[in-house]
Amino acid sequence: MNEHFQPRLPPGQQLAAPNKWPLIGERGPRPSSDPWTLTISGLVDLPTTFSLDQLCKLPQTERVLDIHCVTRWSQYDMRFSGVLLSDLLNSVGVSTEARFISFVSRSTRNHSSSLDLNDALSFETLIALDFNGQPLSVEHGGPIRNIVPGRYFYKSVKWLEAIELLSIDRLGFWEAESGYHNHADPWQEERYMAPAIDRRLAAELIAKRDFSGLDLRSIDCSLRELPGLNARGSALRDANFRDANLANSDFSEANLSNAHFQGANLQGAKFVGTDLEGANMSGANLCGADLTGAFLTGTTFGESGKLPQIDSTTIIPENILAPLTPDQLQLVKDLLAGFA
Ligand SMILES: Nc1nc2c(c(=O)[nH]1)N[C@H]1C(S)=C(S)[C@@H](COP(=O)(O)O)O[C@H]1N2
Ligand SMILES: [Mo]
Repeated sequence: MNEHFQPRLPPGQQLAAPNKWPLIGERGPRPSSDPWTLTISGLVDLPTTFSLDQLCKLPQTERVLDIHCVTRWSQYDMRFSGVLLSDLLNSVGVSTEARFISFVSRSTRNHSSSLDLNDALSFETLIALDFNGQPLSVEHGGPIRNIVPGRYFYKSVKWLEAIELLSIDRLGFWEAESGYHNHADPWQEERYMAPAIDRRLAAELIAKRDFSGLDLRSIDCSLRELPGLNARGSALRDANFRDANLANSDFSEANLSNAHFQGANLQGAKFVGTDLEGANMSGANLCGADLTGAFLTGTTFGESGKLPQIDSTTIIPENILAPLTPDQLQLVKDLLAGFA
């Protein structure tokens, strides 16, 4: 295939504003007064702990690469430098039984993520210390984070303090808690693993119209009649509500990350305090809907010429719009201006 025709933006992604690097997930490491170190253990010949200073003195490699978050924003030309994972692994000696590699964060929730060892090496994973020539900021994972090119960004763990070589894979935090796909290839759109619930249970819950507080990731409600659905506090990542009737439904405080609302009837629906990161509302009817306090990183309101319907009773406060990509921000502002 002619390389020239390979698009730069993976499917379903939007380009963030120039120089913008959104903050996603945990905002800081587990509080500790211990100095920063990186320990490599598990199936290695010589388990080793590197001090931050030792890492800084090893040969540094610079990589300029594109990052792709599962919540549908991408950013180009991110300039990181640090130590190549392969250099560190060579120095400790990897056992032949090692097949997986787990990256563990200094995190209150024991955050980690793992990769197939061959993938981690072939991507030239970087143990990054610097961004744009400056030490990585704390909220972006400083002083030590891994950067895994060629996978969704959740594989790049902030506040890295341990690397373990394993013979059997160990699912990471997002992969276990949120059903994020363990392979995470943005070019294949590997965002989520198979749904957590079976069809019969889904049908029962749909009949009852009560999803409140339940984890129903990836549930398929497309074309369903669900007016007045109670989905307060539900976990509905990747749920499919395409063309469904959800008039006057209550999604307050729900996790709707990457949910699909294209063409849905959302008249009078409540989205107060919801996570709408990566969600898609293009062509939906938002008359009377309330989005107060919603999180909109990577949210799509309109695509392929399909705009949502809004009216003077739609509540989309100005103060939630900043995380949108420039195109989506403009689109929403134009829509709102029609009713100013
Ligand atoms: N320790 C830790 N690492 C993490 C996360 C997290 O919540 N905790 N979130 C992941 C996700 S989903 C993304 S998109 C990136 C976000 O990194 P950023 O906040 O620097 O953009 O970090 C990844 N690494
Ligand atoms: Mo992410």
